[in-house]
Amino acid sequence: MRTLVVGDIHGGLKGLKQALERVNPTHEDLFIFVGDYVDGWSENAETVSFLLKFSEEYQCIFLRGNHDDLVYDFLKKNDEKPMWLAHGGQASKDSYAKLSSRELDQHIEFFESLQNYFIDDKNRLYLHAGFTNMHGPQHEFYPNLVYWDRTLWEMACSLDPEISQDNRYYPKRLKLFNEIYIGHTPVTRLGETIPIRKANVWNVDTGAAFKGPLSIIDVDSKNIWQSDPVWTLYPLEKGRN
Ligand SMILES: [Mn+2]
Repeated sequence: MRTLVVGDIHGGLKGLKQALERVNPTHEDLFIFVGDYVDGWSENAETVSFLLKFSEEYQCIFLRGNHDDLVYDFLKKNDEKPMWLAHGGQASKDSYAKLSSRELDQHIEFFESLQNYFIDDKNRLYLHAGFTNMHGPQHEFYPNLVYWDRTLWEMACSLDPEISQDNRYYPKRLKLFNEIYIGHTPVTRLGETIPIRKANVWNVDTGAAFKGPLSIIDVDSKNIWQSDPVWTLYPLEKGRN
């Protein structure tokens, strides 16, 4: 059985389909999606509809991204934050205008069912963004921080690669888990286009919303499958750039 982590999608359904074709899914695989299904390219509601179908056939765990929470607020409470509209929200709003009320209910249920984090039986943590509590995301005082935090990744990036886990200055947060898989902060900001590891943190957001591809990584073998750069699949759109 493979455990496959899927990075931020941001409405780039064409990229998701391409990456999945390259993975060649089997019924033994477990897919863990790190969230941010929406807000970016034009196929936002379409991406969620596809995931709902996909999860009928394949084993899936869907985590909650900050953008999923923003879209949920819009769908459930008609809450249209200006910052959200400016950062991909308008594309989601346009896309959701096409849905029937029955489909809309299914999607609201999907957003409500998302998990803030998942820990597997090898003590690997999966979550959208990060956590700040020294005892782990289960103890976070502000639970929604786990899909907004950037300090975990920034901390992992700023660590001296030579520092030992036994060093008294080594961050306690990182020692709680064997590995931590996140999305949220595109590695394209660091000039990378493949999932990268800093300390024991793997960032699988390869910038599908911007100029990067969509990535899927096998957590055991570290094999990586990618779509073409997602923006090339939507040549008539501006996306979030
Ligand atoms: Mn994202």
